Amino acid sequence: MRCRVCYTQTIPWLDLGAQPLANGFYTDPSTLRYYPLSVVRCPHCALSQLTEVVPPDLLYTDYVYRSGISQTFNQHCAELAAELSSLFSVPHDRALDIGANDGTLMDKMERYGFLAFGIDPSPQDSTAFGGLIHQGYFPKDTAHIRDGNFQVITSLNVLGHVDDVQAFTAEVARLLTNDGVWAVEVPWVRELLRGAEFDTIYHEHLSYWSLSALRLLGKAHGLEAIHISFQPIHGGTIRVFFQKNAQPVPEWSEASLLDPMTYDEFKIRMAKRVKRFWNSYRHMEGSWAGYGAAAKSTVFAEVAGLGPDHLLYVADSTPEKQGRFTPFGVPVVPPGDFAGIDNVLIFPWNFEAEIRAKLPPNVKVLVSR
Ligand code: DWN
Ligand code: ZN
Repeated sequence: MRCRVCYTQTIPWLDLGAQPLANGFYTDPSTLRYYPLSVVRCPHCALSQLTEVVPPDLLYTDYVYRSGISQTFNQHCAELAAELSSLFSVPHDRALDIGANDGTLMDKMERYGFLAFGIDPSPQDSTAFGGLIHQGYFPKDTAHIRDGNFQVITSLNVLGHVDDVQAFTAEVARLLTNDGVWAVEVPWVRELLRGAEFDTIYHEHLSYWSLSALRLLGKAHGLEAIHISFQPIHGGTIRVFFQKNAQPVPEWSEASLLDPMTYDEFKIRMAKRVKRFWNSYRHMEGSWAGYGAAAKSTVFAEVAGLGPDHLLYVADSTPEKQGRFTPFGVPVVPPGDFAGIDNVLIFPWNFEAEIRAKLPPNVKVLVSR
């Protein structure tokens, strides 16, 4: 297939076989569906991307992820809102959050004086903004904001979920004011490869971003990178601010992402990570539960071969996930006192500290990384 960003012929580099949808938490096992999960890479801009596109409605009609559950992410959004606020004089203008989910970032943008708007295919009504998030896909469903424009447009962990990134970016450029800023956050594929973060590869994530791919995409639509920073959230994220016809900041080196060895080394690290997990699991006596029914828990469990024989349940604070089963067949329950549990496996390693602080002192802890 050709690269979504630069149309170069891509190179296959990873095949995880048929996998269930990572957020396919179910009450009825007959609803479980498996789809091929194979990854190609672009030898020019280093964008890694899936060959299979699962219809978005299958992914997002019954979407149970809520970004506001994590205090770590709430704090991250507050810091981003403060940084964006410092770019503009007051009074601030309209800000659009694409992929607003439960309004976590909108809430912070409002506190910093922006007039917050949101769009999401499956808005979660858990915060004050739940009702103010337009239900729909960007850019397909933006008729209600066709004539508007925005001083700030944000897309955090969204671009990776989009098949037609060109149409997405063209609409961002159209809706942005001339001095406006598009703030993009995407997991950095360099960190995915370095950290063998194979459990972040699933059908929702159609692409895995290099900085060069992101900048090429922006440039194709008249948007230049005016600010780049590395953010530790979600396993290593790049934050880029784009502005129309601006003076770009210098490139970052990503030479390793064009070296085939990097991708071979990933597979070795992935196998070592799974082996390391089983070595630890087998040396820990007693009963087990999981914590954090994350999308990444599905991929980790499927690749490592974890199932109901290994975990009595997975605790998770997300009400929409409780009472369902993980795609690997383990019940999801509200976090309790872990009575009778000797060991807890933390799946979302990206929130290890926040989760460890919630565990009783008597349980032993293993992190899936
Ligand atoms: O791109 C995506 C990332 C940003 O978020 C989405 N496609 C889906 C989602 O991926 P994930 O499910 O792996 O994300 P998290 O945020 O790492 O998942 C953490 C899970 O742990 C959630 O289900 C919430 C839960 N949790 C909890 O129960 N108690 C998390 C924390 C911090 C807690 O204290
Ligand atoms: Zn490319």
